[in-house]
Amino acid sequence: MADQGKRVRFLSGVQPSGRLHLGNYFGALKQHIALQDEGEAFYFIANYHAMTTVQDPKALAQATVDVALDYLALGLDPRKAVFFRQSDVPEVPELAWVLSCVTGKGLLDRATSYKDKVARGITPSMGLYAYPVLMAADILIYRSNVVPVGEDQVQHIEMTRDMAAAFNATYREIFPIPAHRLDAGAKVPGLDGQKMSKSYGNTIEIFEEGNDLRKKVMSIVTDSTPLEAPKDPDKCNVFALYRLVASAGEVAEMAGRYRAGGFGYGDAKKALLEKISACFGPFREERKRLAREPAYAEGVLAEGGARARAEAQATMRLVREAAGLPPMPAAAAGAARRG
Ligand code: AQP
Repeated sequence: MADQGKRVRFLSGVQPSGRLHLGNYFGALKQHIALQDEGEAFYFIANYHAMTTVQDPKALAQATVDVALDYLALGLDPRKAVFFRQSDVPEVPELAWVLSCVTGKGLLDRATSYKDKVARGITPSMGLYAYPVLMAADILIYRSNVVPVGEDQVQHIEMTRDMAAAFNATYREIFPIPAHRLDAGAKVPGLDGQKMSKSYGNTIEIFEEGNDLRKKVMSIVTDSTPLEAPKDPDKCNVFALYRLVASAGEVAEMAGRYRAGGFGYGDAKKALLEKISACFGPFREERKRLAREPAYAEGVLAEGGARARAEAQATMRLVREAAGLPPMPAAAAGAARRG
């Protein structure tokens, strides 16, 4: 719970593990941007986390820039939200170590995201296994109250709550127990009907356009119900995506056409394509403009990183003291403050 009279602190991150997609937008970014007016917002680009799957240094650096441009083009306002790179706050992996010492291994053994990723062929490194501990450190180091995410991250936030409680019980009460927050698009299906995911190759990217976008939309998997037959909109991937980009009236109208029959999936896909372009088209020019001025995004991230790091250092002073570790040497702390 937030202290009385204190503003709620929101914290969330997105991995630069590829180009951001509609799942990332409707599950996470959309609410991140809306919440920057509702409390203190801290949003970061999770480049340490992305190292669990991206080990090409150029690809990681480029994806980090791309995530920054996506957020800024979509409306993140650096005057309202602290926006930064995870790696600009090296106190986070320090806290991850401290938390891992009060976390039972059994907790991590239950992580379904780890099991899914390994089942899909991702190397089961220690980093992938310990991913939820690093995520808990990200959340707790800013003493965050609410974590706006998609459904796939809810288990990790429950684990974060356990880790915060374990630390507080072992040492002293430093961490608020955070809660997750889901939006309407908490589980966006991909082209194949599985969760839309960068690593599953089933995404529609937020800033995809033209023929690439058209080909993707037309390739969404549907069943083989003939054109004339009535169809159940709630079982259709095309309709699930249409719901996110169309108005309530348009959604109701489309549902009626599905149920009436004589309306094919091809028509539904064309309508979806138009709506995706209408939804993201206005942001495309802004993203292109921002991409021509890389110094702007870099400046935003550098400033955000300094603000986030100052918060993290204040928490780590308490954590070190509580755990019986000496304060960070003055030279290192001073260098961080100057940086
Ligand atoms: N399909 C989705 N529906 C709703 N929300 C989603 N999110 C991701 N996919 C969907 C939410 O987006 C935020 C950022 O996710 P992330 O990039 O940090 O990690 P992720 O959840 O693992 O996303 P991906 O695309 O599946 O990445 P990879 O393939 O690299 O692991 C989170 O809030 C997430 O819930």
